[in-house]
Amino acid sequence: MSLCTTRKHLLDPAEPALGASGFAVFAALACCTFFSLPAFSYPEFQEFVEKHSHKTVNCAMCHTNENGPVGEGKGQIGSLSPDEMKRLNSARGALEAGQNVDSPILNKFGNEIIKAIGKKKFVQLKGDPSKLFDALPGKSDLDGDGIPDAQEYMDGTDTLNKFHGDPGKLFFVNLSRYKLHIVLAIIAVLSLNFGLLHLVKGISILQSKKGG
Ligand SMILES: [Ca+2]
Repeated sequence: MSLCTTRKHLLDPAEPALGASGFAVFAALACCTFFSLPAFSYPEFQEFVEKHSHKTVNCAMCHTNENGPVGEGKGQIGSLSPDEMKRLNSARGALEAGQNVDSPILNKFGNEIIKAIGKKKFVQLKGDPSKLFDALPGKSDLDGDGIPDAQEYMDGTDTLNKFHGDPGKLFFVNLSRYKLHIVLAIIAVLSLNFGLLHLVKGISILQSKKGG
């Protein structure tokens, strides 16, 4: 199963036209698989995020490979070693929350989702992907940028990149995080200005006394 579809394939106008049956086969191959083969597609999450955030997201939202797990590239099922296949199969069995999940086809966020809510709950949420926001741990912030993973999911931003987040939220997070530094800087500037003002005044007084 998967959170996404390989959109660049599905949306590529250069793709030859397919019949209904041909398209179904193509879509099954193109859609990301998550834990099970044959490929089960769960593009509802990606579609929800894009609609909600008005941003384009790809499979890298939750997968190792931005084109999803089907293929021969890094983090794709066709290239997995026997040890990685073991990890994949173990992750496929993580039906309940709280189990250790280390699937090689998922990135850290994808693994955290299944670890936090379990595969069974995740599959249930495909009917209403917005509920993943409430299901995820509210304080989890994998990239440490101050914006929780659940919020970044809703915002369509990268949960694993501290420089990628809603600009307004990042501004206020950093404002709060560095407020002491900001206050000290303001005090330093005001003190400097105050000192310079008195220095200028002192020089003026001296000059006027000399002139007198
Ligand atoms: Ca974050």
